[in-house]
Amino acid sequence: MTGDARTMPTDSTGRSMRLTDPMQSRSSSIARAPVHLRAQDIEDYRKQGYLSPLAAFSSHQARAWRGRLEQSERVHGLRDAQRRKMHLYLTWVDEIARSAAILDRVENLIGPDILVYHITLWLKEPHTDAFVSWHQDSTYFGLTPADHVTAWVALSPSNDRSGCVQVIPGSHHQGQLAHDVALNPANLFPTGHQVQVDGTATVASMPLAPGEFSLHHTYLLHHSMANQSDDRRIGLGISYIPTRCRCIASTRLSASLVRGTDRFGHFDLDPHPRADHDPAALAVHARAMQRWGDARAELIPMAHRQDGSPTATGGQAHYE
Ligand SMILES: O=C(O)CCC(=O)C(=O)O
Repeated sequence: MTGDARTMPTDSTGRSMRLTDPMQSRSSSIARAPVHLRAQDIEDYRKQGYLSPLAAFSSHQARAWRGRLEQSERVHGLRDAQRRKMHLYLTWVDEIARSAAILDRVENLIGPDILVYHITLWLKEPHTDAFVSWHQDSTYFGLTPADHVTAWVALSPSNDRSGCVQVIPGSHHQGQLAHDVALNPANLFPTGHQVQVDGTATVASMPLAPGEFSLHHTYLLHHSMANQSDDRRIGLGISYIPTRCRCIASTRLSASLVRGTDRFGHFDLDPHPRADHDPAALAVHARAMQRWGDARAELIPMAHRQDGSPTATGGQAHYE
């Protein structure tokens, strides 16, 4: 698999399919055909730890969502905590997270009962030095089993010039790796945790056009570099987990059931927002972020605990 290979939606027989427009699929009474991954895609994901690019939404749709984001930024600012778990107070982010075009593929990787655990808006302004250090998403998610997959959805062009996500193919097979800490105000990864990556490692870019998305495994090493383009680089990182996963923090977290049934009850289930910035939805968001902060305060020392260095090491998931 390379970043060049376009992975178009196909049905279970491998035929190419029309892109799914979630606005349409919500309102239409016509049954929607699922957009499954091909067996080869699933095999590639198992081997390489990522899939990219995957077609999901039209560029027109992505532009419309970007417009809504930028409208919210103009009116409300959207800094820090407001850039996380945005599906709890923005209906269009909730819609993306619940879209069949993404969930059909995620289901092929983690099964039919799916929660959104977290969402981050990854935004780099044009010609700025913002970057993301090499890391594994598993490091502070505290999930057992570590079956989490991230969908990164592009709302603007994400490519080598604008600082798209880059990965080390196959690195997820190493399990949880040691991270050290190097605080840098330009690092969008706020804890500054990083893995020292050997300069000879093979690195693959995941360029995406607006409306496309990538999938990466929670143990996959990834990072991104500065945005040297004239446009903003905007993406939503959506963390999906199967309902069987639980968080090892004592703080009880909430999560959003986006497909199937929750037979485990490891999380309180979040409601849908009724309208963007609706006061009830903002209260739900504030509560969820409070709990998220409390859980992370527990999880960060746990990640540091083992062998005295900042974070665990070894070939196994240390949260297991
Ligand atoms: O958007 C980026 O540059 C980094 C994204 C990332 O680290 C993630 O989605 O896990």
